[in-house]
Formats: sequence, structure tokens, C-alpha cells
Amino acid sequence: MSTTATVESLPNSSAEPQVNYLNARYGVKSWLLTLDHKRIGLLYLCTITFMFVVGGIAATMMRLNLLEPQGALVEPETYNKLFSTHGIVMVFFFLVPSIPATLGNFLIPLMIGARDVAFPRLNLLSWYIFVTGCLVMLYVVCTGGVDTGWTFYPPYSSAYAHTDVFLAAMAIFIAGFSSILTGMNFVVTIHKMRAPGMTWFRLPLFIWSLYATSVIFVLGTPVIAITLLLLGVERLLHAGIFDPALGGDPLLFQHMFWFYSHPAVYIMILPSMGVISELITAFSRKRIFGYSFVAFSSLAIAVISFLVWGHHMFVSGQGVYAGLVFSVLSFLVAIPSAVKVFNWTATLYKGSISYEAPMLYALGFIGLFTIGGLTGLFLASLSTDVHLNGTYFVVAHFHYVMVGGAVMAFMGGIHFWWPKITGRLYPDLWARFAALVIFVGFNLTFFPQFVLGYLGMPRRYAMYPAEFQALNVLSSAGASVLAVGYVIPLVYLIWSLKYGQVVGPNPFGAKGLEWTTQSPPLTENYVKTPIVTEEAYAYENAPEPEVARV
Ligand code: HEM
Ligand SMILES: [Cu+2]
Repeated sequence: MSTTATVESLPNSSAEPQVNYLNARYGVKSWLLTLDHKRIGLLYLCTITFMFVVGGIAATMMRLNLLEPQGALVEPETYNKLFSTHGIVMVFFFLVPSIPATLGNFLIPLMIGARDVAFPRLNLLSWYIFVTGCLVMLYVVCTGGVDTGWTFYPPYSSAYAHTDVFLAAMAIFIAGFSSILTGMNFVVTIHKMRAPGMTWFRLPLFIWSLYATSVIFVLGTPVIAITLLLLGVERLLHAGIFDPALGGDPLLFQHMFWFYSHPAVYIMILPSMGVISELITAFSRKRIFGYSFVAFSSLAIAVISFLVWGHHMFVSGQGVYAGLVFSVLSFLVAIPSAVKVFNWTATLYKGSISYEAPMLYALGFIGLFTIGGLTGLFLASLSTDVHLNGTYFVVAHFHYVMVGGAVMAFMGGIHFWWPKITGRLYPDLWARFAALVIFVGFNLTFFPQFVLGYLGMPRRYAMYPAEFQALNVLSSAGASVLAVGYVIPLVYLIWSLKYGQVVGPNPFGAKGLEWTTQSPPLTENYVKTPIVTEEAYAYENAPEPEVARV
């Protein structure tokens, strides 16, 4: 993207350290009171990484327990708390904020040529609200946990559970406001703060995907907030809303819960799709195939995602005709997702492809997301869902989409923009090795679960029939490989902060405004507001990569 902000116009690239957003001000206070979107993005990165570790520890304990048919580690009551904590933490305190609040916060203003987001103070407040939600959830985990599953279905959650359901629900309720405020901030920023010449159809596709995600943040999150509030009211005041014994309707809860939680799965996958569009073009050095189709498919996914929630209730006693409609609509939502997969593949065709670590994550994403998506169609068809609902097939399906998809893209994005964020590069050989370990570990963990589910192994059980042991041991072994795969990047990324190779503004020779400014960027992002004069991904005149291509 040719702009007037070319690299050489940037200040003092001589020996003395360049002033940038990291060294412009020092001290804890300069971070805790920062209004800089880049620093706020890093505050989120630290917070959600900690929550990922908490969710990961629960997953490890579950997998260790499932080594033995009778349960090798914990009592069934504790197992219930483990999968509930794991699901709640991984969904609401890791994956929902992951790419939007970290990479989104860091990159949106840089990519559109702005100085910051529209409401910097609101942005900082969103982080504090999120941290408050995390602290309430950690308090619940440390004082006994919750055992309702991440779905909080009443009447068990409102009338029978003896765990801290109310506080867990309130932790999610609080964190939800962080999503709503972040979504509002991003929508206004993208509408109002684009640099001259940065028209909608010149925007990077990452921005389109975050725009669609922000719309779901703003429209969907209030629904889960009111649903959990009503659950809290029923639990504390015994008002009959969901509990049939009090004249309530448990199906009402399921409708309200999934009216948000299905769009929520797209909050988790849409930003990843935006990252993949950036990686595929950068490492095949080609324009995206069908730019406007990919852009509009993000909006289409956001809209249709609000129409399919009933596919979570095929076996809950919902009417068969309602089921039919939700089944057809669920097939429909697969179309815009498929458009993206086809267009990424078409972009690779005849591309000048290189296999740096970010690209390995992108290719892994395409494969694993496709498996996750296609198995979703098994669950969207009424007949097969009756057999597979409530089994490990479902657990495998959403982990393929959420971990094989979203977490892979998150890792790919972190590796792609790490030199922009830090001004330093990580050891690429270790990075590619870790990407392969993660890919192998992931498939070893979750593919056997498709088979276990198809053979009838129910989810959420601490014990299982002996004939399922071999596949469970394989899955648990895979989980340990996966865990090692996630620890390696943690080590070399932290190592790179001090010892990593110092690189210039654009080590991968990528297109995009963010690569035209220094690394790490100035606090103000640009010396002068850039003027955009060409389409996105014009790799026909891209700068040469500074680092060797592999
Ligand atoms: C990183 C490696 C991960 C491993 C090894 C793992 C493993 C597991 C296991 C063993 C279960 C329990 C299955 C059961 O007994 O029903 C589970 C459930 C679940 N996982 Fe993960 N998981 C991982 C990552 C994630 C991530 C990143 C997410 C984010 C969305 C996630 C979301 C969930 C949810 C929502 C449940 C269902 C909890 C419930 O039934 O209430 N997991 N996972
Ligand atoms: Cu769904």
C-alpha cells in the first residue's frame, strides 16, 4: 500500500535507541494509567495468557484423570468443577477477548492510519473491567469452584448446585461489559478514524473481520448478561424464571444462553479468519483472491450467526419443525466460512509461498478449521445430532474449531506481528518446530475423541467403560505433547525480548500500513498521517523481506 509515510522519513534511525511506545515512558504507573492502544493491547495479552494457563491446568488435570476408566486423579465432583472452570475460563476469559483485545487493540489504529482508538479512556476502562471479571472468576476457582458446566443449565444451576454459581455468573456478567465497550470503540474507530484514502474496500481484511466481531460484541453480549443476571435472581430470590418447580421454563434459559453463545463462537473464530487472510497473502506474496467476497463473508457470518442457536437444542424437546429450520440455517452459515477457505486456497495457487512460522500456523488453521467446520455439519443435521449430541464428538468438534482454528490463528498472528510489537525477532527454527509439535499434539489429543464420541462415549463423565481406555490414553498423551508445544513459544518469545535479533520496520516485506512505521512504533504511531493511494495486498510492488525467506 503506497503511502506518503515511507520508512526513511522516520526519526533518528541512528545508533541511539529510537523512542518508541515501549521506552517513551517507564514505570508501572505508565502502564496502569496508559491511554496508548498498543500498551493496552499488551496488558490484555498478559492477562489472557495467564487465564489460558489456568484453563490449561484444568484441561491437563482432566486428561490425566481420563487415563484410567475409573478416574486416575480426582473425584467425580472435582471433575465436574474442572470441566466447568476450564470451559468458562477458556471461552469467556481467554478466547473471546484473545485476538480482538490484544492484536485488535494493537493493530486497528496502525492498520487504518490513526493515532489511537476513538475512546482511549474507555479502552483502558475496558481492561480494568475485564481484570475485575478475571479476579472474581479466580476467586471462585480458589474457593471451591463451580460444577454446572460452562452452559449453566437450570434447574441444576439455580436450584441444586452447591457451588458458587452466582459469583461465576457474575464474573462473566462483568467481563461482558469489557467486550461491549471494546466493540463500540472498534466500530467508531473504523468508521471515523481511517486515514485519507483508506476507503472501506482498501481496508485490510483483518479490519473487516474485527468490525463484524465488534457488531456481535455490541448486539450479542447484552443477551448473555441478562440471561446470567436472571439466573442469579432465580438462585438468590427463588423467582420462578427457569426452574419448572417454581413455574419457570428451563428451555427459556437454553434459548437465551445459546442466542448469545452461538454468535459467541463466531466472536472467537471471525478475528482468526482475519489473521489468516493477512498471513496467507503475506507468505504467498499475492493479492487475496476475491477481496470483496472475503470481506462480505465476515459480515454474512455475523448476521447468520444470530439465526442458528436452536441447533444446540435438537434433543432438548424443541419442536421438530423448529429443529428443521435451525438445521437448514446452520448449513447456510457454512457457506460464508467455505468462501473464505476456498479464497485462501485460491490465493495460495501459484503464490510464491514461504514457510516461516506464521505461515505454518496459517496452513495448520486451514486444515484443522475445515475438519472442525465439516464435523459441525454432522451436528447440524437432525438425524446424526440425535446420536452425537452430548458425546465426545461434540467436544472434538468445538476444540477443532476453537483450538485447531482460533488458537492456531492467534499463535500465527502473534508470531507475524511480534517484530512490529517488540522490534525483535524470535528464533524461526524453534518457532517452526513448536508449530509442528502443536499441530501433531493437537490432532493426537482431539482426533481420537471423534471416534470415542461416535462410539458413544458421553462428555462430562469422570469415568468411562474400559473399552474406551486406549483412545483416551492416546488423547491424554497428545495433550501432553500439545502442552509442550505451547510452552516452547512462551520461552523463546520472552527470551527474544532481550536477545532476539533486532529488526527493521518490515522484516517479512509485508504490505499494510502497520509495516510502514518503525518497529516498535512511536506512541503516536505515525509522524504524519499517511495517505493511502492503493488497494490492500498489492504484493506486485511489495518491499523485499529483510529476513531470509524459508
Ligand atoms: C489447549 C488444550 C485443551 C485441552 C487439552 C482441552 C481439553 C478439554 C477436556 C478434556 C474437556 C472436558 C471434556 C468433558 O469431560 O466433557 C474440555 C471441555 C471443554 N473445553 Fe477444552 N481443552 C483445551 C483447550 C480449550 C480451549 C482453547 C477452549 C476455548 C474455547 C476450550 C473450551 C472447552 C469447553 C467449552 C469445554 C466444555 C466444558 C463443559 O462441558 O462445560 N478448550 N476441554
Ligand atoms: Cu452453535
